[in-house]
Amino acid sequence: MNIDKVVSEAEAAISQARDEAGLDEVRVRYLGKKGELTALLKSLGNLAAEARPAAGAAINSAKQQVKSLLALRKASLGAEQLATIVDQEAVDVTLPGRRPALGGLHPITQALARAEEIFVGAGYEIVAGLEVEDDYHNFEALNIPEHHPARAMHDTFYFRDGMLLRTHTSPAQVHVMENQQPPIRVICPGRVYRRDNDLTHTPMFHQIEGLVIDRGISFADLKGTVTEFVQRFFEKDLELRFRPSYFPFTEPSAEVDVQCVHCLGSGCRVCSHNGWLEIMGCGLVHPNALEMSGIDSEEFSGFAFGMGGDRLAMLLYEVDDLRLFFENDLRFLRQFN
Ligand code: 2NL
Repeated sequence: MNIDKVVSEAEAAISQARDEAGLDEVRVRYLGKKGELTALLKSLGNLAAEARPAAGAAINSAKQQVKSLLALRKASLGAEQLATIVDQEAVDVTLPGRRPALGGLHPITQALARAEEIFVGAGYEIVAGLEVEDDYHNFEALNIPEHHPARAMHDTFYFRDGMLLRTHTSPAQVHVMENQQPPIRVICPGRVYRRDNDLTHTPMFHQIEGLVIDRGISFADLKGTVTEFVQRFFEKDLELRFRPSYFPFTEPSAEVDVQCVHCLGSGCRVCSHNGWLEIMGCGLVHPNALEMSGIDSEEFSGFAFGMGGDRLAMLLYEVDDLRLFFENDLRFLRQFN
């Protein structure tokens, strides 16, 4: 028998073991009950008596050698595994951090907020009102009687119980007049609904309306307020034009044109090459509208105005297609963050 050969084979097997399981197989193969060195010890009896002590000592020393090689390899395998884990799980602390994704306000919401801020600065109160209203507050109280053509124009969404989706934010102001005596200064922004759906109309859109009632309010107050608002909103010294118009709830009534915010009046695609943009309707509150909500039209007068929030946002941000606001394409929306 060749002890040295067995030890060098064991040594080679130990250095080739890739993990603890492989190493244990090697241990069993050489030191186990049926292992090669164990078998050598068992075969000592076959030797001549005087040869046994030396052979026994040599086998035991070989066993010790293999044991210590196993222990050394086990330690280095552990260190290798740890190094691999540390390597794989390492965090590169120099990488830039990942920020949580933040949402942003919709451009229409931002445009409405911008308008609200201007009026709040002038002492107005914001009243959102309700989107579901009754016929009285949406029409009757605004001097729009049952068979008035303005009702057909509004293409109203009705519920089965006689309620409806407000077609303008005016009913919010009617509630204010019913519940509060002048002076009244309110701004009513919000969603309104009409059965309309084409290139330039969506069934839900936005309005912002204003109402001021006090003693001695005149058309001059309305002109001054609207002019100041438009110049602050667009941050430009724009000319305004008040054209006579008609609304059942105001008398006199006017439509307001503003010099094109894009070309400043020289004519471009935005203003259809006429230099002006229509941005709101307004007027002095009709005495019937005041009286129906419990305000004495002999003592008080007021002005009101209404604008499209979607149109304001289009002009402010120079968006040329209304539908972009409602498609919620993140590539579009992210530009307003
Ligand atoms: C437009 C025109 C307007 C009003 C809205 C109003 C409200 C009350 C009484 C009287 Cl409670 N008037 N609102 C007045 C004139 C015009 O809106 O073209 N809006 C987009």
